[in-house]
Amino acid sequence: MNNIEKLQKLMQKSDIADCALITSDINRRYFTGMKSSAGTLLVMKNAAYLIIDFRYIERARATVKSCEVILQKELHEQINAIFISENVRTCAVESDCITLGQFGSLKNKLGCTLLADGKLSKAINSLRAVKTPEEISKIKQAQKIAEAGFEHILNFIKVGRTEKEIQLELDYFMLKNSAEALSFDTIALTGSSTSMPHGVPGERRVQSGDFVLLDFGAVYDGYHSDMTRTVAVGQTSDKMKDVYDIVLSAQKAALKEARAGISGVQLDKAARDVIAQNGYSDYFGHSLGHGVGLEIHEAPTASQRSKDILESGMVVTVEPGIYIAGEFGVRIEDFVVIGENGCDNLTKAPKELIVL
Ligand SMILES: [Mn+2]
Repeated sequence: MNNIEKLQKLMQKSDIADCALITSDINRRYFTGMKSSAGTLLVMKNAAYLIIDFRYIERARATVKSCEVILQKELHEQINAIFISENVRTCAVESDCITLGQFGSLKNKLGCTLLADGKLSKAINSLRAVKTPEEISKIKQAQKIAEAGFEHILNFIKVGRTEKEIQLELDYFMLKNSAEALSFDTIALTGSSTSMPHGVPGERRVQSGDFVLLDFGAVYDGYHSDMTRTVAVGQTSDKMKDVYDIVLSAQKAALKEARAGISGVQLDKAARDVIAQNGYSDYFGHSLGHGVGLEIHEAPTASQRSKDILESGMVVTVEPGIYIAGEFGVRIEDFVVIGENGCDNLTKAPKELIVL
């Protein structure tokens, strides 16, 4: 079953709408398999159309087989004509992605009842959360690039290098080694800056006795990877080593629990309990993990407030951390594919403390 057929199946058994109007770049790519910066996908219970402009039409006709491809002329007239021929009375939009301006304009121009109740976005997010084997193999490829980058950067990090130099070297390496893009702005932090979970690399130079925290990923054919490692340069304090070991045990505890049927809350708790037992509960102020796929952050969520239950085929990060303001921080992040009886860890890089 292709992704459009999966959505159609959901539309047939629930009350999403007669038609799903998909305009976001990511979701359009998910359903058609083709990257573009414009285009409108209409999915009905038993039919689907991609209306796309001249810039993309040749490639769309050659590659998109899951729906009928139509050259865009007068978009709204074309949509309305399809609505009449397919007997569409209600049309759902992606409430997660569409702007109020776009919604207002569609409401004026389309001859049907527009729905922005969140049901369509919820359905799409739940489909995207469970990866196919093809998607997993792209994610694995993205992770391979990131791990080659990690190996490379370990030889580059030394006393005197700035955070920015480390960031740029890692980015350049991944892009040169077939990353389509970076998963996000690479985080490369040193010394006391590592206490800021999403700090921005600056001019600080590596000093002996520092932790260096690297959070980064590569994109391959649309799919992202995400990993974090904290490494030491020179002699570290006992406290740094202790904290590193606590984060590592917390991460391992969560990895042991990761399997289909466990909730996002339980997965988070497995790591959070270890950190709390060691007296650092106030120093782990973010959630344990998130889904990864066509976007760097997508469903499901593993956090204290998560409503998600993990399913086979979901890809989720496991990234506990301890951050002591003014001193240092440690985060260790792997990401895994959830299976029925456990998980397949996609991150192969070593996790025992590396001292450079
Ligand atoms: Mn992450």
